Parts: sequence; C-alpha cells; structure tokens
Amino acid sequence: MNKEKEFMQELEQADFHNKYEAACRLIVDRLERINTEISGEKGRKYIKDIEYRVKTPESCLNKMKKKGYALKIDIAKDKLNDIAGVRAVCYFLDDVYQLADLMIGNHDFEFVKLKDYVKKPKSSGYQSVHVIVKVPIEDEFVKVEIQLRTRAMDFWADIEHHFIYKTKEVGMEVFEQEFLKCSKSIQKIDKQMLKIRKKLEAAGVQAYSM
Ligand code: 0O2
Repeated sequence: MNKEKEFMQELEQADFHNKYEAACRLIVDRLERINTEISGEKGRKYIKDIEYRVKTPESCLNKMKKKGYALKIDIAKDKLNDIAGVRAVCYFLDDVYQLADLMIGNHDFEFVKLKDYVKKPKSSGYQSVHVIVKVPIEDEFVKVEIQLRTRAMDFWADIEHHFIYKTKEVGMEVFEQEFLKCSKSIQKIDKQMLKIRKKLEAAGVQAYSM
C-alpha cells in the first residue's frame, strides 16, 4: 500500500477521530462553564459563540503535504496544532485576552503555545488569538488549538476564509488588498467598541438582556 493511502486510513480510524472529538468537547465544556460564571459576574454575555470541529482527513493530508512533513500519524499528531479546533467568539477585545489568560493558566491543560495575531495580524489581515494546549484523553495528551476572537474579527475571518484563504485562485491581489483594508477598519472598530463599553460602565449603564 502506498504511504498516502496508509496515512489516510489511519486518519479515518474512528478511534483517531473520537480522541480529537473528546479533546474538543473537554475544552468546549470548560469554555461553557467559564461563560456562565463570567457572564454572571459581568452582567452581560461574555462569549457569544463556541464552536468546534475535528479536521477532516483530507485537510490533514493537504496540510502535511503543504508543510512538507512525512506522512506518518505520529508526525501529524505532533506537528499539526489544529486537528482539534475550538473557537470562542467574544464581543470585546479585552474579553478575548482575559479568556486567553484563563486558558493559559488552566491547570487541567498543558499550555503549549500562544499565537497572538491580534497584536501582530497576519499579512492577510487575519486577527485572532490562538492558544494551543494539550488535554489528557485516555492514554494520550491531545493537542487542541483554541481560536479566540471578537465578533468583528470572526465576521472578517469567516468571509475571507471562503473567498481567499481556502481558494487557490490566482490574480486575487486586488481582493486581498480590499480584505486587508477591512481588517484595519475592524481593528479600529474593536478599539472603539471597547472604549464605548468602558464609558457606559463608568456611567453606570447596565447591559439589557445581552
Ligand atoms: P482551516 O481550514 O481553517 O483549518 P503552525 O501552527 O505555524 O505550525 P498553521 O496551523 O498553518 O501552522 O498556523 P496558523 O497560520 O496559525 O493557522 C492556523 C489556523 O488559523 C488556520 O488553519 C486557519 O483556520 C486560521 N488562519 C490562519 N491564517 C488565516 C488567514 O489568513 N485567514 C483566515 N480566514 N484564517 C486563517 P488551517 O489548517 O490553515 O485552515
């Protein structure tokens, strides 16, 4: 059997998928609990949406090839940070960083790496804070990439993901520039929204049913 077929078969094993699914669920459960607790403290909704996915075998294979890694399951587990991916979308910039700190400091996980694409956006304009952790599932420590972002960043990333990031079209430079411009506007809007919320809080205005 050729190496690619063998690698795909391992990725397609239910046991492989189930471990990564369990790792995602563990993080989602923790985020939901944090959301309930902190939303109560703040008197407003803290996290708007939590979602997760396990990377498909095809997507794992493509990423391994793109990065030039040998097609071996142990190398995939070690090198791919986002086979298990969880995303939490907050309203405000300071909430994103508070949540990142809570994930980094959580003693139930092993902290691996922080990638701050808010402080330093990618050349595309992509913004998010990625916290990579390892969680204990059965006999293994499984990596999970937790993407944390504001709603505005999520709006941008979702659209750009479909039209630019995942397409292999050539001659898209004009559109890439448009997305970059929008990303800069979003940076400004996130800062403005945070300022407005702080002013409202200082004035004692409570969020109604948020
Ligand atoms: P998909 O389909 O979303 O899963 P590294 O950690 O450095 O070894 P990696 O994983 O390429 O390698 O790191 P990076 O650049 O932090 O990207 C991780 C994920 O962030 C990507 O996963 C995307 O989900 C998201 N991302 C990164 N750059 C962009 C971007 O320019 N636009 C959008 N919309 N999303 C981005 P995948 O596996 O590449 O894709």
